[in-house]
Amino acid sequence: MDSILELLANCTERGKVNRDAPYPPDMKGEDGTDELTAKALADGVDPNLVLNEGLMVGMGRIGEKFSRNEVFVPDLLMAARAMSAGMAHLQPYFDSGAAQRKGTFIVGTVQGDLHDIGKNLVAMVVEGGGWEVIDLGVDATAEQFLEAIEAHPDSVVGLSALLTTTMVNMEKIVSAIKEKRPDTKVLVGGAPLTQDFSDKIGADGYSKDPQAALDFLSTACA
Ligand code: B1M
Repeated sequence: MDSILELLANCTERGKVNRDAPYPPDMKGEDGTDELTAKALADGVDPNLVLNEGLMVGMGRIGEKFSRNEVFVPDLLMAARAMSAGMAHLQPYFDSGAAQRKGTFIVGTVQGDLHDIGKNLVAMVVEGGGWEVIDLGVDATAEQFLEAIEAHPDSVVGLSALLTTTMVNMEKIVSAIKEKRPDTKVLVGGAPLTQDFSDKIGADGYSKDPQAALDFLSTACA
């Protein structure tokens, strides 16, 4: 029989939220991350194991499949919902310090830009990878990023831009962060971006998709 951690990983990957959820159709009537996380914790499984060897394993698998174009945005969204259902049970353990996050990721779509679908996916996968995510939303200014860094000094920052016209704002925000907080690592992403552009504006990294963003965070903060 599969261990409860493997069941949790599978439910997260497949986007199975709870027993009543009709999706995915082949898992109808089965427990989802909601029931399984509650059960694992009630059985005394360490909350860090529930996170690192259950929920995060499933998010990692779906993130890698998304990178390889084997699954698509809806699959990632369903996995993130399943992950969130499990995370709700873990929240008290984070609050008490019994479960640890890997770090803090401040993310936002840059000033002038209202596209947030890709940014939200990045936020979900990074959160699913065990990071606390502070989401500044869209149209985020350099001042907002600097305030958030002030409040979370060891954080990594992620900037998203979808418009060629807002890439210039991304450059300004990176400059402002590097001027005031030179030790803060900045990751950039979004459809019109390239590694060359990231290098040119002095960012620390460029990621083409959510899984690559998570990989960057793992190496940047190792
Ligand atoms: Co807009 N739009 N849009 N739009 N829109 C594009 C981007 C565009 C390419 C369409 C086109 O002309 N073919 C074009 C940009 C052209 C350019 O700049 N070269 C465009 C335009 C022009 C505009 C307006 C100016 C239109 C107008 O009003 N005349 C306007 C601008 C508004 C503004 O932002 N100020 C506008 C408005 C909108 C809507 C509001 C209607 C809506 C946004 C809704 C929302 O986001 N809540 C919208 C949409 C939906 C699109 C398209 C159709 C889809 C974008 C999207 O969500 N893709 C887009 C055309 C297209 O792509 N086919 C388009 C799916 C998403 C999962 O992908 O965001 O690339 P993406 O994210 C990826 C990666 O890029 C990466 O990971 C994600 C998952 O793989 N990634 C990161 C993203 N951020 C990352 C950060 C990271 C790492 C990876 O680290 C920090």
